[in-house]
Order: sequence, then structure tokens, then C-alpha cells
Amino acid sequence: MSITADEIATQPECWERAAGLIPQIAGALPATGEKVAVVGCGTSWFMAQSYAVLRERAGHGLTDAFAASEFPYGRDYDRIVAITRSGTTTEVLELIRRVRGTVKVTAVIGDPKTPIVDLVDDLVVLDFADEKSVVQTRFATSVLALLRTHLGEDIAPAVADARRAIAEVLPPDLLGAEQFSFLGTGWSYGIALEAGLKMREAAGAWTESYPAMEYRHGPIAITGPNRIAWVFGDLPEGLDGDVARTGGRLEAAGTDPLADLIRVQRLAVAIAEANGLDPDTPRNLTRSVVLS
Ligand code: F1P
Repeated sequence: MSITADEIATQPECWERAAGLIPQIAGALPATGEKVAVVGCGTSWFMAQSYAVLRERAGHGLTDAFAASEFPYGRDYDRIVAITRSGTTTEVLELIRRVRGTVKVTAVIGDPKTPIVDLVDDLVVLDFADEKSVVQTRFATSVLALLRTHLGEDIAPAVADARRAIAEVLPPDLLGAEQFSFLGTGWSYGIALEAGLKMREAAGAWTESYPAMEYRHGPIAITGPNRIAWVFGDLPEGLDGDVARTGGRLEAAGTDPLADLIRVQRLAVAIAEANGLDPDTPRNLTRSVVLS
């Protein structure tokens, strides 16, 4: 079994541990009413996007998400939340150095032995969810489990869905599919983006990601026999019929989107292995992007 597969399987326990941290670390996370920008790169950026939607829709205050390299300097935020497993990603560190002293910064990290710990005002360490694997799985989802709990959500139903997602046999149609369009609404759009990235990173698969209601505005032209439209969370009305008419397969588990992401992670590992790739050593990737 690959290291990635091992780490994927530990997610339910990691989410419970992350949720259990809230009483100790709540003060490090944004207070209700604060204007917040959440930043990261790659997977961490997609978790930032999901959190931003969840926080704002839960009424906790204005929340924007940016790729660290695209941060709009000069905007008036009360706090920046930086999500980074490694704590060494160049764009994230550059951003923090640039805003230091002008706005409060919280870092949510996996590895506490990195320079970021001395640069930020508040720190949340999820070292138990850190990974050996290059591609992120459990760190990212544990961050979102932590943040959802901080917003007042009970993570237990998602954990139960996650356990089922780990135990389930993956349908053979999915393993042999040629293309995947991942779709989401609200916070599950960030999950759709991450699903697409995971399949590209671990399996070199052809994937695309869209807000679910945007899918009919062009992307549906890609779907056809042996291609998958995968919906996280709520299925928009009529989309099942639209996908059926293309001859493609609709995948819509209707479970918690974060738990459904686990099925994609498992699929990515399975497709990589079926194609003779090692999911632990993905092509052209490093655990953290450190630019010189
Ligand atoms: C972010 C990241 C990963 C990606 C790749 C390079 O890392 O972009 O999401 O999978 O391995 O690094 P981090 O800032 O969260 O450590």
C-alpha cells in the first residue's frame, strides 16, 4: 500500500482530533465580525475558498480567499489566515513578510519546525495530520474539519460519511473513465477544485472543475460516454437528465462533500497504480514549492 493510501485512510480520526482542538485554539482563529482574507497555494488555496464561503454564509463576517501570489495588497482586512502544510511555500512566506505588522496573521500549519512560526501572530498546528506524501490529503481536509467546527458545525456526520467513503468499493466505471468534470456549489466548489487537482497530481488524469450551475454553460460539451460528471453536495435540478443525454455518467453521492472528496483521493491512487504510476512520487511535483 502507498503512503498516500495510508494517510487517506486516517482522515476520520484526524478530523475528530482537529475538531477536538477548538477549545484550546479558538482564540487564534478569526473572531465573529472580523474582515478576513484566507490565503494559500494549491490544495491549501482550495481549502481557503471553501472556508471563505462557509464563514461568510454562516454570518461570521466578510471572508475572501486568494492564491497567495494574487493577494490584493492595500485592502483593509482585520486578519489574514494562511493555510500551509509545509510552512515553507515561497508565495505564502512572501505575503506574510510583506503584511507583517499591518494586519494580524494566523497560520494553520502541519509542520511546526518551519520559519513561519516566528512570522505570525497566531498559530494553529495540526502536526498529527502532517503527511509524508507529496500530494496533500489528510492535512487539507483536517484544516477544513477544524474550521467548520470553529464555525459551529458538528463534524460528526461528516466523519461518519468519511468512514463509509474509506470502506466503499470504488465502482469499476470510475476506474476506467477517460475524463472527470468535478462540480460544486457554495463551499463545495472549493472541494470540486481540489478533487480535480488531486486527480491531476496523483494520477495525471484529465480533470476539470466548475461551479455546478456553470457546467451547462459550455463544459457539458466535454462529457460523453466513459466520461464522468461528479457533483459534490446538492445536485442542481435537471442536471441528472442533462448528463444522461450526453451519454456520460453522473456521480452524485449526496454525502458530505468533504467525505466525498475521500472517494476521489482513493480513486486518484487507484488510477495512478492501474497506470503504473507511483502516487507517492507524482510527476514534476515537490512537497512544497520553494522558489530561489
Ligand atoms: C501547497 C502546495 C500543495 C501541492 C504541492 C505543492 O503546499 O501547493 O498543495 O500539492 O505539493 O505545495 P503548502 O503551502 O500547503 O505546504
